[in-house]
Amino acid sequence: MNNQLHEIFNEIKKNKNILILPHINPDGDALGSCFGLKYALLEYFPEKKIKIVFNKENEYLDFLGLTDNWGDWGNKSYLLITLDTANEERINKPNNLDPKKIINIDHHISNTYYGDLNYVMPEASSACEIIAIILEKWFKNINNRSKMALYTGIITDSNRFLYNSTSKKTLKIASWLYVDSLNTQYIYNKLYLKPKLDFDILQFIYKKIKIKDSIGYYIINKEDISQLKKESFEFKKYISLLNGYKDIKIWFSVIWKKEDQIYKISLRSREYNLIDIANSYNGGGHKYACGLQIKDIKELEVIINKLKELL
Ligand SMILES: [Mn+2]
Repeated sequence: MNNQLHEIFNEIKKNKNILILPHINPDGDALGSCFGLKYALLEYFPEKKIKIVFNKENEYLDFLGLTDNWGDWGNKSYLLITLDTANEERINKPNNLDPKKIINIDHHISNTYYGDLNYVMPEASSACEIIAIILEKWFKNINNRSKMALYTGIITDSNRFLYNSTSKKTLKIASWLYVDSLNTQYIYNKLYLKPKLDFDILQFIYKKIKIKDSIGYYIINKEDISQLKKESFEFKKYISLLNGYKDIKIWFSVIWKKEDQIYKISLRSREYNLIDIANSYNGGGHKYACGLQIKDIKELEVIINKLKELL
C-alpha cells in the first residue's frame, strides 16, 4: 500500500540528516532521481545534510553529480530514501546501514514495499517522473539543476519518450522540467555519443544474433567477454539492437556475469507481458523489460519454450 505524500513530506521535514541511495550500478533514472530530489530539497531546506552514495560512477552521467563517501554516516541518526530500487537486496548499501526510517519511492512493478513509507507507481515511465510530480506538488517550482537531473532520468528510462511507458503524464511533467535554459544537446551528447570502440562490439554482437519464430537473441559467454576485454554489464545496452524489427516480437540477451558465475538474461518486448516468466526465476523488472538469472546455459531452452507459448 502506498502512503500519502504528506506523510512522506512530514518525515523528510523532520529529519536533518538524509541519505539518498539508488540501486547498485545506478543508471540515468536512479541517479537523476537522487540528484533531482537532493537539489530541490536543499533549495527549500538548506540546513539539511543530504548525502548520495553509489558504487559506480559513469563518465556519461557525471554531469548529474558524483558520489559522496560513506564517512561516519553509520553513527548519525538519519532518514534513508531509496529511489528506483525494487527490493532491499538492490539497495546500494554497506552492511552497517541503520536508518531511523526508510522511504521507498519507485516505479518497478516488482517492488516489495520494503520501506517504512512507500510510494510505488508502476505505471510511471521512471522514478524521475514520480519525483518530479511529487516536487511540483510540494514546492510548485524547483531550481533548474534539479529539473535537468529529473529530465535526464525520464529520457533515459523512456528512451527519449519511445517506450510505451511514456504517458500523457510523462509528457506533461517533462514539459514542466523543460525550461529555456535546459541544454538538451549537452545532455544528449553526454548520454548518446558513442566511442569508436562501440563499432567493434556492435560488429561482434550482430554476428551472434539468432532469430527464430519471432524471437531474437544473442549470447555473450565467458570467452567472448575475455576476448573483447569488457565488463559483463557493458553488453547489456546492446539489447536495443533487436528492437524495431517487425518480425522480432520478443528479444533477449544472455550475458555471462563472472562476478556471480551466472548468466544474466534481459527480456524485452513491445506487447507481450514477460514479467511472470522473470518472476518464476526470481527475477524482476517491468512488464515489457525485465530480467532473470540462470546458472546453467541448458536452462535457456526451457525459457525459450515459455516465451514461444506467449506468442
Ligand atoms: Mn527506473
